[in-house]
Amino acid sequence: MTDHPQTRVLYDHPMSGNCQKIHMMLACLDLPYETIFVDVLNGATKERAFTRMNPMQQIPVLRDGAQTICDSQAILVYLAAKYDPDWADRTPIGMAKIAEWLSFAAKEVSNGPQMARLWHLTKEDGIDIGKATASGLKVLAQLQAHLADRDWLCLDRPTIADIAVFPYIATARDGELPLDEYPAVCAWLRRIRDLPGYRPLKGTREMAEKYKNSKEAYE
Ligand SMILES: N[C@@H](CCC(=O)N[C@@H](CS)C(=O)NCC(=O)O)C(=O)O
Repeated sequence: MTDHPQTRVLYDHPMSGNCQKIHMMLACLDLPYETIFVDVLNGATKERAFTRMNPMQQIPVLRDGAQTICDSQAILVYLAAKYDPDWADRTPIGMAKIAEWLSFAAKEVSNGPQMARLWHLTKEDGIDIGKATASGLKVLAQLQAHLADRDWLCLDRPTIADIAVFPYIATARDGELPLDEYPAVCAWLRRIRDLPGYRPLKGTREMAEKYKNSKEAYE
């Protein structure tokens, strides 16, 4: 894999919500970047060159000049700290509140809405759709209760916490979760869509089939 010492490169798949977090953050920060397509549905993250870059064998990975950062939550932390700390926070309690939601994105949102979407779009082996659906419903109920009396997940302004949780909640219907039954969650999604960095995430069963059955990159 080549080095890009002066450039910013996102290793990406157009259907990935974890990559969408980084597209949104880079757009909110108005930072230019390139993308490299990673054929994750056909095992490209398991290849030796990719594994050397990210031993976790997952996208997204961001190369920013000489730095390589893996994991969507870690990339959000890095981008905010480096380019606009208002997207995170400098106070101990503010940092802790953001970390709570980054952990929620990495575990609860991933095990629930992300896995339900992946199963319904790709029927990937190894996903227990019953468990993913139950976890997804619990996540939506928790968010509905939390957002009933606030606009943002924490700190009274949009932060990397909102960006980290957003993509797999916004696409909950792909996982056949009843998003419309959670009005406070839908209102929060609309507020995020109004941010300057918003971009919709692609994802249909047909598209998943296409990416699985061909080596094509972006259409
Ligand atoms: N905790 C990681 C999870 C990333 C993740 O699940 N990436 C998926 C694509 S959205 C992936 O690369 N899957 C390939 C694999 O796990 O083998 C993050 O937040 O970046």
